[in-house]
Amino acid sequence: SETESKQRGLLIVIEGLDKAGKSTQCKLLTKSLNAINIPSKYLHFPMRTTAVGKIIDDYLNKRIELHDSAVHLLFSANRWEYEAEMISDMKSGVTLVVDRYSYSGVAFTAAKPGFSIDWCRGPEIGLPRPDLVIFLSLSQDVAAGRGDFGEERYEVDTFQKKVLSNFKQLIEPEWKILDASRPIKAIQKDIKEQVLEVMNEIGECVIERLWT
Ligand code: Z5A
Ligand code: MG
Repeated sequence: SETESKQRGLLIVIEGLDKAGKSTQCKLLTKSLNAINIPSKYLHFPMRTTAVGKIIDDYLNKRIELHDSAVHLLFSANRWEYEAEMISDMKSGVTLVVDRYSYSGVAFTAAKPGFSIDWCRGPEIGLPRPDLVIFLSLSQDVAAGRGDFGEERYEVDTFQKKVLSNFKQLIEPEWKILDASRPIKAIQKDIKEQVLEVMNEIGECVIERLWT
């Protein structure tokens, strides 16, 4: 039937530390996929415009204080509130280009004292599993050259180092690690190549779930 033969959209996630160029690359990718008639949508977590996202934004900008466990669950809830839409988009053939996902969720909270990677994974279990994860790798020196940290919580050198070591524990063999110190166009070329490759492999495969 028509639905069976239609290729589903992919879930593409771009991860990396602060200033690695995630937003820049996600937006370029979304644009260039749409330009070649691959319907695509840009998603950015945290999605600060929802009710949950507004609390996260208040927290990141230090307007409110929250229990670390509560914050973790809110970041996760912020993804769950998009789950149904993500699934229906993918089923209707829309490829999602996602700027940060559960991996950021785990890596950041687990950088706080008393939080294990295992506990942090819990609320993420069952979310749609990405078809491709691209990790933009950037040394702290080069990142520093892209401007000072902002005023947000977590934008602190020592904290980012812990986050990086957590990301390293989350990396799976099929992740693509790209050197993000290169020019924007060169990185984009690599990303697009990876995406088109995965697109050929996935076909009509079912959407898998995270960490099950
Ligand atoms: N967080 C969490 O704790 N739990 C969660 O579940 C999630 C997130 C999802 C906000 O995230 C915070 O939330 C974040 C993690 C935590 N805390 N920290 N740190 P966010 O995604 O909203 O953070 P952001 O501030 O928007 O993104 P970013 O990481 O700072 O930046 P980026 O998106 O990777 O980089 P960019 O904006 O594309 O580029 C940065 C600058 O570099 C910009 O001026 C570009 O023009 C320039 N740039 C980009 N690429 C290049 C290259 N190749 N060469 C030279 N210059 C470049
Ligand atoms: Mg960004």
